[in-house]
Amino acid sequence: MRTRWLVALVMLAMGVLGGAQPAATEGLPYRWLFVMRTAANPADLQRTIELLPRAAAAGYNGIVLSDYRLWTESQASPGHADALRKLQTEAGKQGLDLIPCVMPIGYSGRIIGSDPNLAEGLPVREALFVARDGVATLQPDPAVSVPNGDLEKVEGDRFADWGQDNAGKSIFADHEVVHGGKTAVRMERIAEAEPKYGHCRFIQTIKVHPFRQYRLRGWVKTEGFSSPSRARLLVLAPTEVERTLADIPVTRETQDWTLLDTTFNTLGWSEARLYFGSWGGGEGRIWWDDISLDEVGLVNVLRRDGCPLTVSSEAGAAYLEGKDFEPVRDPRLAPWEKGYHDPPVIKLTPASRIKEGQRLRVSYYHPVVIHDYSLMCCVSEPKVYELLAEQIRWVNGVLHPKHFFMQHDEIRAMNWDQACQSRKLTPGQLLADNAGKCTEIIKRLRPDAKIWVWSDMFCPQENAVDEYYLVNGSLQGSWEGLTPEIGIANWANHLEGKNLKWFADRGHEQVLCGYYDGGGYAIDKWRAAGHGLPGIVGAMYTTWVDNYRDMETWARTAWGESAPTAKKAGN
Ligand SMILES: [Ca+2]
Repeated sequence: MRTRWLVALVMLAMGVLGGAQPAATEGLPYRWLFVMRTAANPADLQRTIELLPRAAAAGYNGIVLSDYRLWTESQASPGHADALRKLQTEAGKQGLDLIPCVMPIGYSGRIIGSDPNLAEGLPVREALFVARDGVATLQPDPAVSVPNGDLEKVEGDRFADWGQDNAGKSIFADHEVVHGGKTAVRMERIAEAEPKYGHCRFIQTIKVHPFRQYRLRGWVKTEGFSSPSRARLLVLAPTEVERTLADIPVTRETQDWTLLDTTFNTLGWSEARLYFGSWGGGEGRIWWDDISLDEVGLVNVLRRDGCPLTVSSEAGAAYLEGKDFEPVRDPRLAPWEKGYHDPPVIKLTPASRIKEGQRLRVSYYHPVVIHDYSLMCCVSEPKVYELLAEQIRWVNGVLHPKHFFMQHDEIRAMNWDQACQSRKLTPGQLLADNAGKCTEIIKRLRPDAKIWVWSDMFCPQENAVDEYYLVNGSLQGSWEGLTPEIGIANWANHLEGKNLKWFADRGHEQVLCGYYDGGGYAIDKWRAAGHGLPGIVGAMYTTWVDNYRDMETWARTAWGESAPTAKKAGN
């Protein structure tokens, strides 16, 4: 078996801190601080207000607020509007603009929280259901098993049917600590066995049926395991570019046997790569046992016009919802939850034409969470735009900001459901259309406001590419949806300035979003790389982990000591 280990699942930014170049001194009109906190939480609000004088003293003049609860008026918590106004007033006293993040496209949890059926739907095609005793339930087609999933077949420390790293060095058969049977696998001394990457993994390629929903399970136990989030149970598509179909991280350094349990869609693939183990594991021990894969049906079934459910005979005769079977709903529909839950069954009506024992073919759509939080909405559903318009109305009513910051970012599932497919567009065209609609919503209300958007989904050197996660088709051309007056929040630190020209040539202004929590390409080098290009108008200290320790040092490097400190508002 040809085994292609995943080079690095969890890529850590390992770059060095900034070099000793002289600080850039030319002025930057936009000197921003990124804050990912909700004003609806009084403690977070207070901590943010306390950050403002520091920000002003260091020369910042804007706070970009990514407040995950900043959504529509009908969903707002009591006091949220007042808290936002208070933050804006306090920021204003320090000469700082408050710039709200809006349009959650990519991490679309707010949209889907308002209506779970607006999640992008992945297709299940012709799953086999069999009618018995008035209900039709899924029958695996064909049944899938994981050879030696219970890890009982082992010689020494080498397990049958699996490809594995470092047998006898970091991987051991454990006959004392087991979840089931007489053997489990124990991983320890991982860094010792593999100092470079800390890899310690099992892999097996499994035959699956394309476009079906599967449940992936495995049991894990940890004891002082120092990097649990780098240990995962996952399924990848058999592709060169990484396409994660399912992915469940371990969460605790020490825990007794715990079930990892999720569902996924095989999409167009008839085989899948099943992995478990650690990517970058450190100290401590971790055990695994009882890895399994089962076909399931109707978990989180989506119900909207753009995600039709069909039930037919094996010969193709269609049965009707409401006539042959009761309306199908998943009462536990929760697209944001990765865990498995028992799905609904198809209940036959008393007058149903479906006979006892009959085999049926059932097609439907369900959502997917990629990695831990990435949950995409369907860009082709009109209701998405009604909700986004509601968000802009509310945010504008509360803050009347000078800038709106659109959150299009890491869009990892697109163009699968009928709402998208029927438009016969590429993902790039769908996204361009979406960006145009989002811009239009803001402009309609606020033609005077400046609109910004994250760079990654609109740049061919970043994520606007042919193969990106579970996006169905090419994202190239997405950039056509951005008119030149849209500003770009360029966060391609890893490209070391190589994509600055791309956006400059298209007429966009850019803010360089640097820092990223202690590593990465230095902001002074980044600015130097953009020297001579038009429209490099700002820099933003961007932390994803709420770390403001380096904001002063970074500011001095980004805009130099001579940047004017924000003045207190005189009136
Ligand atoms: Ca076992």
